[in-house]
Amino acid sequence: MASSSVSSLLRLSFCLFILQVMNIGRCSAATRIYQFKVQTKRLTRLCQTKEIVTINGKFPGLAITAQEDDNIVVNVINMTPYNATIHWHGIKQKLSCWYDGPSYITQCPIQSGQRFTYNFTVAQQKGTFFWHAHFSWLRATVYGPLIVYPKANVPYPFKKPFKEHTILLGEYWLKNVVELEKHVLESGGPPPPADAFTINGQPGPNYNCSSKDVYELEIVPRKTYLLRLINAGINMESFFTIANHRLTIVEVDSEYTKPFTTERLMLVPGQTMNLLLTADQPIGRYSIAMGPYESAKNVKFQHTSAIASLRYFGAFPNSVASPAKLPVFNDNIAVKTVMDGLRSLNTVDVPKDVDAHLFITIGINVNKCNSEDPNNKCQGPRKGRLAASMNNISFTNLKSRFWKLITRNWKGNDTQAANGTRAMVFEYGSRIQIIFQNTGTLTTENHPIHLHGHSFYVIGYGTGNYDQQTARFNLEDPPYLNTIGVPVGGWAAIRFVADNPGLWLLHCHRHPSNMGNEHNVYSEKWQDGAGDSTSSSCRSTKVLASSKLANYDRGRIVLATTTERELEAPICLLLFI
Ligand SMILES: *[C@@H]1O[C@H](CO)[C@@H](O)[C@H](O)[C@H]1NC(C)=O
Ligand SMILES: *[C@@H]1O[C@H](CO)[C@@H](O)[C@H](O)[C@H]1NC(C)=O
Ligand SMILES: *[C@@H]1O[C@H](CO)[C@@H](O)[C@H](O)[C@H]1NC(C)=O
Ligand SMILES: *[C@@H]1O[C@H](CO)[C@@H](O)[C@H](O)[C@H]1NC(C)=O
Ligand SMILES: *[C@@H]1O[C@H](CO)[C@@H](O)[C@H](O)[C@H]1NC(C)=O
Ligand SMILES: *[C@@H]1O[C@H](CO)[C@@H](O)[C@H](O)[C@H]1NC(C)=O
Ligand SMILES: [Cu+2]
Repeated sequence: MASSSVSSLLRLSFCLFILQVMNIGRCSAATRIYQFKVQTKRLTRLCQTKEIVTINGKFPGLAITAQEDDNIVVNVINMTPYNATIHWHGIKQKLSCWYDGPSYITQCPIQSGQRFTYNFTVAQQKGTFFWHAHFSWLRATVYGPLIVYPKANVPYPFKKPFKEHTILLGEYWLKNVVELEKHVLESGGPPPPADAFTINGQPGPNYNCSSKDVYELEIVPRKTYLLRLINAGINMESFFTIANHRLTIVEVDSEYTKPFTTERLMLVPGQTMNLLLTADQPIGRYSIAMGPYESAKNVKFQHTSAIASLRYFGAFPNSVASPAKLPVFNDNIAVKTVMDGLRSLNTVDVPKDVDAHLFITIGINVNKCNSEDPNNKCQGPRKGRLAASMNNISFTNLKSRFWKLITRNWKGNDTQAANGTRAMVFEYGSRIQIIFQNTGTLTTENHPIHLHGHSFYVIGYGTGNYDQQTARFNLEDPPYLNTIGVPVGGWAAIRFVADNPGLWLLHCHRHPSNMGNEHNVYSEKWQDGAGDSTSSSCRSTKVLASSKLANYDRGRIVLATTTERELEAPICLLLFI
């Protein structure tokens, strides 16, 4: 023991020596090892105690911290009765897609009692990320920050903040979320609103029994803080504001942006933002507020805002907090104002030419429901079943078909969804443009679309239908994101290079939305299409990763067997669900 710590001390000082002499960032990347025990914990919120699923009994979860280029190893053991996986949101997983986390897509769920080791490198990435469960609705409580610092001696492109704090926005349900998801899928109806919004796990005084369940952030007058803001919510896009203070956005989705100062902002689920906050107000207490942004019409949602407290050192403990003023829930202009302000810090290398132009419609509609049990199974509008889709392909579900297509100008009520799971294969290095077009007969709505394994430039967006003639693109300094809230009733254009071989999910970062009961779909598909003798419901990660990642088309799978090494060959595959 003693000798090994002496030798590591020696190595450390040698390292520092080299560092000083050569003025290089650091000696070598470190490995950060974490133990994640998926376990239940009894938690009391809103006057009710229930068991929630957590990592290591913490809610919200512990922060993983690392430095750019470090290796992260997370040993997971699942002590709950539920299936679980963890997704490392925003981490590109260069050549390690099998550690990306979506259950039944890149890995089988980690079943009760099982272990799984994630092992990936945060290659050339830094900033605010987060981790969350990627099975059923477990991510309602299974989430935490993942923070990657720049290499030593690499400064932020802004004045070094005095300190930093992480703020996780969440949604909390009193019911068991796995049961809840099951019920929603069966019913064909919309998901029930959360019972509370939370800021770092606390709902705050607007909710019953919650006057003590308030997150408090203490700050020193005149100092500037870095706030790492993460929307870990399940379904709601959320406004955020702090009374009397201005917030300067300096990073979005772990990429630096030109500083943009605003009083309120909106984060879609899956988005992260770094903000600078200066304690430039009179010593006192100020409210921090999170509330709903709901762009769809006739949707039930939680209206009560979560409140946390910003307290200056020296403020009286019982001083009354200045109230924070959130935009009204459907303030599309407030959303657009922030979106317009997001620019990459520098001029960026947006692909000027495009190899693949994709047009993807996204929306929600109502399917006919032929169930003999309409009271329980046809709870969508007009006694139908809610359905979401991308390009008329709705992610299938064994028990229920529930998400479906809507097309741009379609006005009928009863077009049926096609079932399927669609994938597109791209050559390595392909420059891809995707136009996401929001459609809707039921309603139009802002949709948070998240791409795994890549970031993309958001080169344009607007309301109404995308029109090539009038659309204006920013090819100079567009923001580089991994999650884009496609404007309500509008479109967004993204460009990126397919430079990360693997199987990647493109989906709405809401549940259940397109992320239905993946389990059934996958087990069915693998058996269907593969035509192989193993009828096990889920293949192991490595097998999936090494099977040339299957070629899906409308429910059929063609398995092209290859070796894992060949995966590194120039193939980049995106899975649309
Ligand atoms: C993680 O992966 C690296 C590279 O593949 C390997 O060298 C290392 O042994 C792995 N670590 C663990 C704990 O599996
Ligand atoms: C608080 O409880 C009352 C009575 O049960 C209920 O009507 C009200 O909606 C609750 N308020 C919130 C914010 O949950
Ligand atoms: C979807 O289906 C509708 C009607 O069935 C059709 O008019 C439309 O072109 C399709 N859209 C796409 C993107 O395939
Ligand atoms: C989609 O799949 C579900 C479940 O297998 C099935 O009930 C439904 O009829 C299918 N719909 C279409 C249009 O094929
Ligand atoms: C759609 O359904 C609603 C309610 O049943 C009905 O009022 C409306 O006329 C229908 N629209 C079309 C285009 O069929
Ligand atoms: C958990 O995953 C296994 C393997 O895919 C599957 O057989 C089982 O049905 C799943 N359990 C639940 C509750 O989803
Ligand atoms: Cu995510």
